[in-house]
Amino acid sequence: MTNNFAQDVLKGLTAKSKHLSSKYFYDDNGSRIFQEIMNMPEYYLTDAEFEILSMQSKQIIDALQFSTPFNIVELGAGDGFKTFKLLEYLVNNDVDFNYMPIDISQEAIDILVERLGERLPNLNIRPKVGDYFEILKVNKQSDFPSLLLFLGGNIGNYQSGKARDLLNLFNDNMKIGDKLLIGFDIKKNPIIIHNAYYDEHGITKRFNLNLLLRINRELGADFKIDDFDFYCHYNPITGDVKSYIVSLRKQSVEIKAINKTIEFDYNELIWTELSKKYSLDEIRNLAKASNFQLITNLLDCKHYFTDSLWEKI
Ligand code: AVI
Repeated sequence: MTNNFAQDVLKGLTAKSKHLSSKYFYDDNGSRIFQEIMNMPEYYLTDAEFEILSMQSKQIIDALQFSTPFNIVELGAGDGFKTFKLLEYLVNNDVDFNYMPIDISQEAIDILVERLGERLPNLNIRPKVGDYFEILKVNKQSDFPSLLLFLGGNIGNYQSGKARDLLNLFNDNMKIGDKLLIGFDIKKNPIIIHNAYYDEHGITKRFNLNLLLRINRELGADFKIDDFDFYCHYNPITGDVKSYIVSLRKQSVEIKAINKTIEFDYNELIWTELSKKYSLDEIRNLAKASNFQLITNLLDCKHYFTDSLWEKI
């Protein structure tokens, strides 16, 4: 079987505790639903990070202490909306830099290039589509210092060992003195976090169940979506939001591409996503464990979210 998606679905749905990876949420439909999530008032993460990048551009750039020109490399740039204010600040202040947005979606990069071209015609943009590490390896050879951006709180979707591995890989592909600006959602009143994921209009539920629709379409399965529900739970001690799909009855689902019929018990769970919330101490420890020095934590006014600036030492 050459298809990673099929292999991961086989592994996850035949495990004792069923699981599917949230990285598969983002087909075209899932990406659109995620846009809806980011526009929900309950999903405070987007606004909080937008506030940081809009209001504290100068602090971020001053803290870099870079000579010019330098590179800004954005991992998973998407539509570039998050970064616009930071780029605008730099362009308006005639700072000499190159912007290298990286995404796996050609479509997302095309939209971003078109939008930024219209709004910031003087921006020096070198978009890349493909694997982060291949591109970072090439960027490491650049004569100029680099700022890597890993925004949106995406690190929260990695379990702790995996988060450390990923950050160590970033580190390996950076030069001494390069910086990483990385977004973390911070532990806060549990009710606020609960409401961001258990939204009253069921948009996050649709986001999760879309994964079953994707399996139906791409792997020839016959999931009946109405026979599944969504549940999520925030544990304020560990900081983990865990999301699940719940089988509403005992049922069998055939998945042709993996040649399997999967049995579900009444109320059986499929774990789909971790969205970990961090304390500032945990962020400091994670920086240290992956060979970075934390320079500063930039916070929004409510202290809900931080873009943490780290240096490769
Ligand atoms: C992309 N990631 C940071 C989001 C999060 O908050 O974990 C994905 C998401 N899942 C449910 N709502 C949003």
